[in-house]
Amino acid sequence: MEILAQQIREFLISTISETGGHLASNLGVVELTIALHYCFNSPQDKLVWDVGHQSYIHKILTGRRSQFHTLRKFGGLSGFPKSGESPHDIIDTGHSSTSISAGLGLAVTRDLNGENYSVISIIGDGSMTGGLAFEALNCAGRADTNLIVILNDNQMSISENVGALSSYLNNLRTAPGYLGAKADITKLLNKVPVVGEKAVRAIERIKDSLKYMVVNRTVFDEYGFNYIGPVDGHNLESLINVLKRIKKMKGPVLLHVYTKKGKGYSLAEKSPEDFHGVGPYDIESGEPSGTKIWNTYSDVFGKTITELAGKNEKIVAVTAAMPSGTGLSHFAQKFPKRFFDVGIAEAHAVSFAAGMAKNGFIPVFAVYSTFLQRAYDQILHDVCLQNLHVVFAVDRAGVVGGDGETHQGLYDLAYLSHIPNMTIVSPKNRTEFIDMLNFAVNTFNGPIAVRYPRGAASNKLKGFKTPVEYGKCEKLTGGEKILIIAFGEMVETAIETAEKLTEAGHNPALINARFVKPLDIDLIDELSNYEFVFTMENAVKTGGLSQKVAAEIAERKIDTVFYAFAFPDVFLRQGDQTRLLAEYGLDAASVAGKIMEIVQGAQVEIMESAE
Ligand SMILES: Cc1ncc(C[n+]2csc(CCOP(=O)(O)OP(=O)(O)O)c2C)c(N)n1
Repeated sequence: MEILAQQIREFLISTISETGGHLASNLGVVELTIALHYCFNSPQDKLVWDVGHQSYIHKILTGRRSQFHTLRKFGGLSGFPKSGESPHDIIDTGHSSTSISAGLGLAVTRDLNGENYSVISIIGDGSMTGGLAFEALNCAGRADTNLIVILNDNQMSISENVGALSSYLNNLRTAPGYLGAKADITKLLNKVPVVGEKAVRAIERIKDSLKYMVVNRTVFDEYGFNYIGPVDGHNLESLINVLKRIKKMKGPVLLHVYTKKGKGYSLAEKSPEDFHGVGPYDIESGEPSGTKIWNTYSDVFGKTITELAGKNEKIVAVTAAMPSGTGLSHFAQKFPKRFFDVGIAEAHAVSFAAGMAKNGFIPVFAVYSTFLQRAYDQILHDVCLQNLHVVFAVDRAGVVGGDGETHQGLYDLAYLSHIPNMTIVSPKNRTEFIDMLNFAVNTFNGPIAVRYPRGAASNKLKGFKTPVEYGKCEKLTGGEKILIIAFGEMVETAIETAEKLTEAGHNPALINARFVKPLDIDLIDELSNYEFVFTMENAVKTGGLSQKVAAEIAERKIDTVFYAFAFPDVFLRQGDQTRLLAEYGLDAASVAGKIMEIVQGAQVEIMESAE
């Protein structure tokens, strides 16, 4: 098994250097995953991975090694557990802190079915900072069911883990008396011949009382779990010994395992954050081997918000465990007292921001579109209801790429745009983004979401720079018969589309909506001037700009042909961003083609009815 562990590490380091993926987290759980598969019988016993980004070894050990070259690619192996991919992937995941709840659901219904197998939820210390995990502990501790929770403690979330729990786990790990006592107990346990359940239970009791004497009871014991640990998660022998033992234990058990993120690849051990999620890299140097994207929207956000905070001391920044991903690292260094990493706790982040806004501060919560889903009620109930000035910097909105279904940022417009008091803007390029952030922080006063995509902040369309004004769109080009309305990065695609239409003899007008909410009243007035109106958005059609425009057309009985270019009611799988947009007809060539088809179709209809 040790040889296998070595081989798996080499395989991961070399394969991910080509495909990209979650390297450091997986290197940290090689021995743990081998031990789990050795001691338990998957898929009869259920392994439930939290987040699921660390499930690569599990995938290798369950027959998917040969597909790893397709990892995160269109049609390829998912980087997260997918029940459609293998019966060994029990629960589909991608967002954190769900594994104990899901595991408990499996366990209690197993009992109702009268079945007998183990359920093991494997959760990281980062994911344990999510409130959902504690809601689940609260229920599981008293549920009178067998559930094993493995806490994989590497002291890291994506960045260094934060908060009281993290310090607490650190104390548990390092309490010298406790560790000493644990070593003695292990020796004792190894010496005592196993003479049936009674003896085992007696030993557990001694262990419990010793634990109590040395570190008092752990917080997990108070929740009703039997806390075991800490155990070295890279020592196969210890892991196997303890897993075999807890497999037989009754009730909820929490095994605390400590591991090193990035284990076995010195560069990743040194900078686990840089190797959490990586693109292709050079193994020797660790440097990205593809072209590095500079000036992403996240970079521009970080730089701009830091500058704005330099001029306004009421600006505070909040992240839910994503300081570097959202571009806030620089802010954190420059204004440590005004920077708050709350852990993987999006719902808390929003209510926390509401409190800060109530006290006259301007909280800017930088968060990926997909993770803000977690905080819908807090946005509505704690922020919008009181019309508080909270700025939501909604990063990775639209198609995100390799992370797939669980991470696509396609739903934010749908879940934000119907909440009273909420304003939503989206920039077409870098300059407009900076203007919008400035507007959101300094001019506007209320809840506002600035929505921007993953990747490089566009430097194109610099000629169009109408000042950002509340609820006002930007008219880009005049035209006749055809009107195209787009916003965000789709404006660039709309311009390309217009060029293709112009080549084909049409003269389309173009509008950058800028505000998805509220829709510009002038824009609505414009609609009746065109025979054809088209909207384009990098989001699901439901609840976005398309439906708002369609509703205006219907309610005002405007006589125009309308068609929306947006994503249908789907969970969009993984793949390259450009490819996925093309797949759903949202690239310039497809849009232009469809517009010409609609326009020509309508003309044929008119001619036929005239005949
Ligand atoms: C709700 C939610 N917010 C944010 C993330 C982004 N995210 C993915 S992994 C991760 C860190 C998880 O840390 P931990 O559970 O300790 O696992 P490790 O990678 O350290 O093994 C974060 C913040 C997420 N997946 N889900």
